[in-house]
Amino acid sequence: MKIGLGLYREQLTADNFAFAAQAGATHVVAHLTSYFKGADPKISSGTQDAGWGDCSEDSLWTFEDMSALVANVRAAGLELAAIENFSPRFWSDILLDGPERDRQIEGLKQLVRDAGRAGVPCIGYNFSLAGVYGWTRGPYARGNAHSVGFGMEPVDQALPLPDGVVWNMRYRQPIAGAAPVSATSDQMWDRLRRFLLELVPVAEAAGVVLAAHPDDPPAEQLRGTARLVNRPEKFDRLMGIVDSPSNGLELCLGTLQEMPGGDIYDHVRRFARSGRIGYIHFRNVKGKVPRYYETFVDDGDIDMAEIVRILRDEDYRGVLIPDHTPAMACAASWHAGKAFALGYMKALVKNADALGPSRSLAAVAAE
Ligand SMILES: [Mn+2]
Repeated sequence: MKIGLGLYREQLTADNFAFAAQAGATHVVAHLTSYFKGADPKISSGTQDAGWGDCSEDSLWTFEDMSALVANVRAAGLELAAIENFSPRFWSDILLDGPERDRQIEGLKQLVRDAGRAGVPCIGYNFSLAGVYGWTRGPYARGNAHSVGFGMEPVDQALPLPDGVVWNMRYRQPIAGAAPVSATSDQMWDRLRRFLLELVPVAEAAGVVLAAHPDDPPAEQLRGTARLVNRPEKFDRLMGIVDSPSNGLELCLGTLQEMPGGDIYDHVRRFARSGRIGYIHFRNVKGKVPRYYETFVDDGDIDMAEIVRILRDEDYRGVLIPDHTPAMACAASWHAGKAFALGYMKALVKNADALGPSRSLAAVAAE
């Protein structure tokens, strides 16, 4: 098990690479889409209704872009574990089944080939129209630390998704008179299936793992669009579409715990045993849909030590990153939150063998 830190585009600096290394991380997960022009709306003020920004000028990341990223991370003594999320501009019509779909698929194939050549081992993605939407921010976490919640305060979950917007970002100008976006669950699964059938073989040849993030929040529907992976079993459905090590999971423990149904420890063991985990979002939460909030890593409903025991038992060799954390009350609230999470993770992983036997192993062995 390895420890990494996720960094947004504006955070991919020598200072932040040094911060990651100092906190004990050996890996970086990089976002290349500029979602919010430098400010994380989950920890700063700003409203999600205004959208996260405009990506309509984004052009496909090139081999040179990704090679430079890999080299910069290596120069800091770290390794690039993954790039997280495509720019909505690259695949809006794959998500929407729009007129540019086939051209966009060819673009993503080129991006994946170039990523493999550049030494990017994994690309995380989230096959979602509404994206991360419907949350509020408040003093929900320990000590009134500001964190993100769902169902904590009223939010219009049916707010229409305007034409030209997916994933909270504008990818082109709206067409006058266009209806708001809508999509059923069957439509979304069909679009995902076609995406995987075309892209996974390319990823496999390129030595890249495509890692699917579940729907955060895992509601049934948001903004008039169905959610896809909003139950643990739907990860199995996704993996079943193409049986390949390149059809992998971006296993978000927080999102998994927010879902109704099942025991997270059994699910994590099954996914780890499948060998299909690209990397793990190691975060904690209290509650489930329709009401939950994000917590400090040691303070939620998930027993994180038990997760590490399970990953140890199943010989998981991949990367854990903190995902998001509550903001701490100091001048460097983002960094302090991440440093706390990284220290906790480092202690668990370093002492994995001393954590003793897993509580849930006996139940699995008896099957
Ligand atoms: Mn996540």
